[in-house]
Amino acid sequence: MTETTSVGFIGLGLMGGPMAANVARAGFPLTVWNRTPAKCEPVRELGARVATTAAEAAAASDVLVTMVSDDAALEDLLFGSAGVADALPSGAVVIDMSTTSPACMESVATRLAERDVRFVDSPVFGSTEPATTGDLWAIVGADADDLARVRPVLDAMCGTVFHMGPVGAGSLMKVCGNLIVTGMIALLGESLTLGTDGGLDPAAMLDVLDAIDFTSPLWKGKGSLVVEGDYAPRFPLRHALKDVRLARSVAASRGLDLRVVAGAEQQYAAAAEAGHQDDDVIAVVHAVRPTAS
Ligand code: NA7
Repeated sequence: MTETTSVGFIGLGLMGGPMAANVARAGFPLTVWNRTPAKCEPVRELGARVATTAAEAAAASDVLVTMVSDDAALEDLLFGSAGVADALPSGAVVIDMSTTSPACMESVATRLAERDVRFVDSPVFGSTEPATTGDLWAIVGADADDLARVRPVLDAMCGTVFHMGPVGAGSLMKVCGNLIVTGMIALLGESLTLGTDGGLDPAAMLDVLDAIDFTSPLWKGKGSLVVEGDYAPRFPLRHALKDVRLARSVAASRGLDLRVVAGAEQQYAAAAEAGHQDDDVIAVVHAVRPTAS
């Protein structure tokens, strides 16, 4: 698979837009489609063809990348009235880079295989900044041969590729990572609110968090946004709420109870209910003081 491989890209949201731009910049012939057409304009300017239907983008693809919201959006896109799965050429490969459930990944792979289409499960870690610079971390579940086929396309968007196992393993690792990240961000919101309520300077708090052995780039990365009052979405809070619910339901299907994440879910749900669903995930801080919004 080379730069002459035709790539389709569906789902040009906050993440998919810059990711598709990097595929175009890498020189792949690219056809894109997005439900809200205006989001296709920046990649059109980079030379991508904008399809008028999702099926048209699929029909033009050796490799089709999907980057949509969740299981329901992916299943609707592939197997609903848009007709994407039926439009894909025999022998094509679909890479789903959305955050979806392992069960959805396995079922999509089976249904695509019936149409002689291969499937690579590849959610990503990293938000809009590494999406823009092409430095995302791809977490792949796929046959090794399928991964090798699509690797040049992944490399156009990602700085690192981890191969976790067969289809579903990428999604499971993403769920496991996300429950830590979303839990950390919810805890950061609680910690900053408690500290500042007691008179601490939040910037000084972040210096401490950055120096002790629980160091993570998340503390300053997200904490400084609270200090600056900047809640513009890099990773929208509604996706964090989806992720904690996904982690709990995947765990529940195995008879496991993620009680710490259940607490984080309550905070994200309260922040979303207060109107912060489209703000950055760190807007969870607003939920700690129940009367605030
Ligand atoms: P966004 O910015 O909310 O983008 C979501 C994209 O998914 C956007 O292009 C949507 O189209 C598209 N979408 C959602 N539902 C559908 C359906 N039913 N059919 C077709 N297209 C759809 O999310 P991000 O880019 O931040 O994140 C994407 C994924 O990565 C998500 O799983 C995160 O958890 C991680 P729209 O523009 O709204 O018309």
